[in-house]
Amino acid sequence: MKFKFFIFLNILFFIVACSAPQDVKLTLTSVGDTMKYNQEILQVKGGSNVTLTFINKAKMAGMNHNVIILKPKTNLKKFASEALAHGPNYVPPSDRIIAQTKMTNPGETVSITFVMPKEKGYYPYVCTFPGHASSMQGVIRVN
Ligand SMILES: [Cu+2]
Repeated sequence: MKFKFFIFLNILFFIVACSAPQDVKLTLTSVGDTMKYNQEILQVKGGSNVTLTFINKAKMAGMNHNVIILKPKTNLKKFASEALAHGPNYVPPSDRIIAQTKMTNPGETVSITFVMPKEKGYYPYVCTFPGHASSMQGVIRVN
């Protein structure tokens, strides 16, 4: 009898563990003094609590970077061009933004926490510092 109860508790714990939102830690860096992220594809389970740490590894003055995570199918070219008018952070007001870091200076590290939407898809992320968006981008695959 006790053993059955033990099994029951285990199954219950398993169900709770599977349905609870996952905590995910992601780290993204820039690459040297280039306008690139070190990873262009990240993978996250929908609904996860994501802590994203971004490390700006540049040494060159003026190599400022941010990470803006956007809804699937956002037109990055258009978004980046709208950003140009919103310095010094270069983040335009938009309902397409899911999460964003501040604009970092060379050598700076920032962390943000957000909930990834449950909808499956490819969520682009981009740096909106002027001139960076075309090469400094990637996608978070939500499955
Ligand atoms: Cu950048």
